Amino acid sequence: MSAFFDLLSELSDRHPKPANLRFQYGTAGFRTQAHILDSVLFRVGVLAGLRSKKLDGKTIGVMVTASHNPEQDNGVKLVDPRGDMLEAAWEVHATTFANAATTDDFVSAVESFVKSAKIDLSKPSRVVYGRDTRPSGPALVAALEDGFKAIGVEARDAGVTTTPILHYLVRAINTKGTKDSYGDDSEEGYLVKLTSAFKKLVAGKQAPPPLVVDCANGVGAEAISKFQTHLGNSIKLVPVNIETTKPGALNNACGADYVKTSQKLPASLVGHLQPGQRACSLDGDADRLMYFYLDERGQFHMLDGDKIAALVAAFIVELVKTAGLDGEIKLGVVQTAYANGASTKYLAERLPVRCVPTGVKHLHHAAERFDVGVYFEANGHGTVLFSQETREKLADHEPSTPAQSTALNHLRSLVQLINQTVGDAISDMLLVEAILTHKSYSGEEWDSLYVDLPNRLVKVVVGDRHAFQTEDAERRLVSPKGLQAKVDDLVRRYDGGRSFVRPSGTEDVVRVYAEATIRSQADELAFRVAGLVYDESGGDPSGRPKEFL
Ligand code: G16
Repeated sequence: MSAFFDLLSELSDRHPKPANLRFQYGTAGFRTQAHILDSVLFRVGVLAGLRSKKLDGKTIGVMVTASHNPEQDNGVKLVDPRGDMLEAAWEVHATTFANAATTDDFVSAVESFVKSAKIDLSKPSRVVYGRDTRPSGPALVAALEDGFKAIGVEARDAGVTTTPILHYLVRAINTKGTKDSYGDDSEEGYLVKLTSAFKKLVAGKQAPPPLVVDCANGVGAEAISKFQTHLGNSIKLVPVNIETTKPGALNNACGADYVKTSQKLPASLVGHLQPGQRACSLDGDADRLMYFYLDERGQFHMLDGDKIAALVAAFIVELVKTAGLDGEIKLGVVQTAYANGASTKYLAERLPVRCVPTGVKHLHHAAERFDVGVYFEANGHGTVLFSQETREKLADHEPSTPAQSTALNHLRSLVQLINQTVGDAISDMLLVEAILTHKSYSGEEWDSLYVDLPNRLVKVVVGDRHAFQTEDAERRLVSPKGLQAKVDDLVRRYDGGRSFVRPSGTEDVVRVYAEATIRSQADELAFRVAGLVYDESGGDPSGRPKEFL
């Protein structure tokens, strides 16, 4: 026992915590500037090892990424054995470990945690880990590996990979050889599983025109080229923004977050994308997806997570009905406050819809309550979950007509095509492509399912974003006191107005969302609410974004 703590102490000394900094395990793990994360990575390595021991040696995942954030940021998140996000109770332990001021404090935090959580240190410990293409990745992974060493983790390096592949691997490793086997526990296994399902779904249909894929100059570029090899001529992908080693290129004027926030084409496609041509953007770790196209007049149109949810939910409802399973399988949709009001209206007229706070873990858990739960954040992060019982029903159901049999086989293929561990931009992209192929929809036809209310998302840099606290699935502020009443007062003055304010869990900003019936009004409302937030934070007027003046 004492040898264990001696080694922990010795290795911890190599990864001192920077003074005067507070870390928090937020919406997507720890995420901040890469150069201050060394101690956090070491300690996450230790925590991952302990989590595995606590779960009797089940494999835990660790992903080193800052996803949509700028290249100089990095981050780390833990993945639980079923491939989903770390159990919420352990997020608190992660934060405690990360904030222990000295090695002695850290070692005693570990000691008391081991005791209170009744962790048997003699149990085996297994972790699979990966990273995105950020230049800070290798050094941070080295710190993580020291954490593994301190605990005696049997570690498997998945190398440079996408977040969804890492989640897939965790589930595949933990279900290997069981009746719930999720697939072969390798990147090749993942590629074969998804692309075979896609090919089955589109068999006999005419291949759609090529799809332009903006890879955000991130790890998705490597994955897309591997996918293309497996997809053959079932679909032609045209990857752009694939410069994974060019300094400063990651997520810069490209990628799903840029497209969603700025409501513009990725800069490199301006003047190159043809009217009517379908295109989509991945984000830095390929877990978000945003579609877009230019109309005849060259005007930009975005098909975001809400539009994906509408397309997917309607398709599955139709298949379930045709398969003769109507009434036996209940679908539901989960959204967040960012969902466009028009999408919520469209979906709620057809299905049960739930609203939860931002963050995959909230959506994922809410979606698990349905037989088939479709969840998408407007920012393009989402997936579809088929409950165990539904998967069994689909596997065992005896169709009574050829039409039922075809629909049933499509549903079975969807279960294989969709990465059910987490939102997966490439799996979602193939899902969308399969549906568009079945429906013979162009981007424009898909877009016409409903008309988005004009909306605007603004970031405000404040002194302390933690001063902003919310309730009602982040739709209302409880602090700072009195600010919500001012927001309500503004909102009332705009036709179809809706706005909310929430602190980001991944960036050091407060986010403001607004929508209204007219574009100029949505913009004005967003900037005026952002002005209120800025004033409340007592910032220096010279730092006020110029749109607010
Ligand atoms: C992460 C989370 C998403 C969330 C997004 C923005 O995405 O996984 O659920 O919507 O951050 O969160 P926030 O508004 O709190 O900053 P990603 O793609 O960056 O990992």
